[in-house]
Formats: sequence, structure tokens, C-alpha cells
Amino acid sequence: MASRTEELNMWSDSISSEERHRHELLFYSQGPVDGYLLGERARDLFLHSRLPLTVLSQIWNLCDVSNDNVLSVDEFVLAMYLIRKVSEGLAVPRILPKHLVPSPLATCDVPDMSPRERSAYQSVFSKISKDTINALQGRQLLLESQLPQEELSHVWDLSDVNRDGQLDRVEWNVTCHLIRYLKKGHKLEGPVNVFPWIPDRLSSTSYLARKLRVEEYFKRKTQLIAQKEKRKIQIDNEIQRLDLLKKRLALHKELFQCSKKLPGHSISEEEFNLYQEKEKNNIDKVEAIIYRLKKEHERIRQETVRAILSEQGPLQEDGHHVKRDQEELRQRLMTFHTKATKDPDPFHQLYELRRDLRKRSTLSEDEEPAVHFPFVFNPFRPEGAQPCLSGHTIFVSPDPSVLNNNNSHKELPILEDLCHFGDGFLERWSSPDDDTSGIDFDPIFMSLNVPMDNNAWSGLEWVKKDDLDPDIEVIHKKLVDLKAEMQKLNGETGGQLLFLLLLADVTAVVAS
Ligand SMILES: [Ca+2]
Repeated sequence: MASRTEELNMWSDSISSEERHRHELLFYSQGPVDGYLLGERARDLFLHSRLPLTVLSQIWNLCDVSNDNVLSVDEFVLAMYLIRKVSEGLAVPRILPKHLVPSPLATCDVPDMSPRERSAYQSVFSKISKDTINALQGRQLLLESQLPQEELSHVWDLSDVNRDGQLDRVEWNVTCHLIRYLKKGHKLEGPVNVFPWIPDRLSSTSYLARKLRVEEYFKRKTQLIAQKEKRKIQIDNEIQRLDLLKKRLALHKELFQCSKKLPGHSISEEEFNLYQEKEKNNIDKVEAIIYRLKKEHERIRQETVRAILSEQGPLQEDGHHVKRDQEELRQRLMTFHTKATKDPDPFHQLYELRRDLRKRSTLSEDEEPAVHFPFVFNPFRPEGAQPCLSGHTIFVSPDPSVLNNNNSHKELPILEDLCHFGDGFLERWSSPDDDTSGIDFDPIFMSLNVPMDNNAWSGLEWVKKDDLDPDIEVIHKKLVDLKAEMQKLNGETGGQLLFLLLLADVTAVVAS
């Protein structure tokens, strides 16, 4: 057996930053609960190392420094490192060497990605590539940020989530977001969880993925219900407006008939008929709007029902799992704080479970539960564990054989437009229309004020203003009231609704 000093010498290496970043990524891809990975989840992952349960149990007890049977990101990174070293032939140390004891770093909270940012990042990507950005292009683009190469190397390692040496569409979002964060003068200190920005790369059974799915569903449901309510109010308003327009036309007819009795009345039959046609046309348009609103309301109603019905089953299950995972973790952490002795580790538990099961069934010793790997390689296979193109190889000590063997090397025409990823980047790459998060944005309808000029609302121009006929005075009074009602309605609703495709048409009518 190796002496204590010999053993310490074997473990004198520390964990390289590339390896650390890779294992942090693996940790977050499993969707930890409140920053901790549950024992069973970590265990399922570690079983893929094919180390014996007794060895894994020893490693577990060295790494679970806080003795709570859940792993923090630092404890997880340490466990992965020990597993790699032991797989390569080293014996598990009896005591954890001092330099390997995890010193918990505060995790780095980069703000969430807004829809506008996401769309800007995607615009840039579309200009460069259809599928992936290779290391050479990535190097050119990232250097444009003028950030130190060590930072770019770190950004690359955090964004090339699947470690295939290139950036796909989704990974590019992470790259841009981190670079812009650094450009604002922040530092990437401590582990960074990039998965909330790229939820499709998360283990689908993880707590975080489930939580995101449940949140997404409730957001969608709330949006649909709000939209449905909005359409309902719009229908009521347009019906009211239609009613006012119809009343106005009827009063104008009456006014015309009355004015005919007066000597020298000022409007001809033809003129009135023309006016009447125009008014009827307007009324038809409001009726068409109401019809479309009702159709739209019904469509949203059906969509809401469909969304609720189709998601009910799986989401209820997700919601249930989310609660269970959270509750389980809470319980464990509580037990840990109140209990003096540590629970048996998850590998010990598995050993006992298998022993019991073997009595009754033929459960294989090597059976490994399926787990999600974000990488294109299995992180437990030594031949795959070293990625061909890490951030370090691309930025800090560029490998010429990898980066310069390309004869078609050419400058990317897009570089100047990147604005160094700093101020002006968003303005350059996103159009304000992309930000559909605004509450009042309505892609189908817009509103226009109904003109309130005196002529349209009293018809007094048609008759002589002095010594009004008593009948005409009554009608005039009614028209003034009607105008006040319409003004009130316009004030409350912002005017008449227009179906956007009809816009040019209706504007022409209103303006004429
Ligand atoms: Ca990649």
C-alpha cells in the first residue's frame, strides 16, 4: 500500500479549469434543485463510470463534504475528478488532499436573456451560418469583442455545451449573452448555469426542465385568457360604436326629411344618397370588424381549451414531480441539520436494494439507468473526455494545425457590424418589432379615431343655422348627445378598431 506521502503526491494535481467547466456544465444539465443535485440523480450518472459500488461509495463520502447526501456544484466537480483519476488507475485517497477540498464559490448570476436579445443573437447567427459556426469563425467573431483571450476561452467552454468544437444556433445565444455581460464590465467568477437560456439542452426529466415547462404553460394560459378577455371587450365596444353609427344615420335621414320642408334647403337628393352610401359602407366595415373579432375570440377560446386539455396530463405529472423533488430536498436538508449521524450513501442504498432484488429477480450488476449527457461524448470514457477544441486551444494557445489548415480562410464580412458586442449591438441587430413582449402589442387589430367633425355629427351645415325649425332642433339635440357618447367611447377605447389587412381601405374611406 502506498504511504501517506506517496498517496498525496499522486493527488498533487489540481482540477484544470477546462475540466471544471465541463463538469459544472454536466451538473447543471441534470437540472439541480435549488443548486443541489439529489443523491439518486448523481448516483445514476456516476454509475456510468462502471466503477464498483464500493469505490463509488468511498468517492461519494469524500465528496459529500457537507454530509447531506446531496451534491453542490463544487462537490460534484470534485466527484467527477476523483472518478476520472480512479478510472485511470489511482486508488481512492483515504483523506481528501487539502487543495482538493471544495471551497464554495458564489455562483455567477448572469441576467436572463430577453426576447429582444435572443432575436438579435439569432439575426447575427443567420448572417454567418445555416447550421454551425466553426472554431475558426468563432475565433474571428469573438476576438471582435476585444475581450482578453482567457475570458473568451472561458466563454467558449461555457457555450460549446455539447463539446463538439463548434457552435450551433442555440449555443451561439449563450456565447453572445456571455460576451455582452463581460463587455458591461462584469466578470465570470464561479460556476455559471447557462441552461435556463437553453432549456432544450437540459435533461428533460430534471427538476428545472419540469419547472420551466410548468411555468411556460401557465404563462401561455394566462396570455390566452388575457387575449380572450381583450377581444370580448373589443366586441362590446364595436357593437356600441355600430349602434351609435346606425342611430346617427337614422337621425340624419330624419334631418334630411325635415330640411326638405324648409324653403331653400341646402342639400340635394343626390348629395344625400351619396352620403348615405358612404355611411352604410362604414357601417358594413364595423360589422365586418365585429364578425372578425368574434371569430378571433372563438379561435382563442378553442386554443385555450386545447392547450389546457393537451397539457393537463403531462403537466400535472411535471408539477407533481417538481413539488416532490423540492419537498424531498427540503426534507433531506432538514434531516441533515437535525440529525447527528449521516444516512447511508446512495451507493450503499443501491447495493442493498440490488442485494434484495437479486434474491427475487435477475437484476444485472451492470445495469445503468439512462441519464442525459449534454456532450457528444460519454464523459466517463477516457478517450472522449478530452475535447478536441477547447476554449484554450482556440484562444489562449491557438493550435495552428486546427485553426490554420483552412486555405479558404477569409474575413467574415459581418465583423464591422458587431459593434464589438458593446453599445449599439442590440440596436444594430434587433428590430423593435421583434419585441413582442409588450402588453399592448396587437398583431391583428389596430384602432383609429372616428372623425368627430361637426359636419358629420350634426348635419347642421345642411340647413340654415338661424331660426331653426323646432323639429330640427330636437334632432340636432339628439345628434349632439350622440356625439358626446361617441367621444366618450373613443376616449375609453382609443377609437374604432381596424382589421390590419383592411387598413389601407378603411383609412381611404375615413380620409375622403
Ligand atoms: Ca457545440
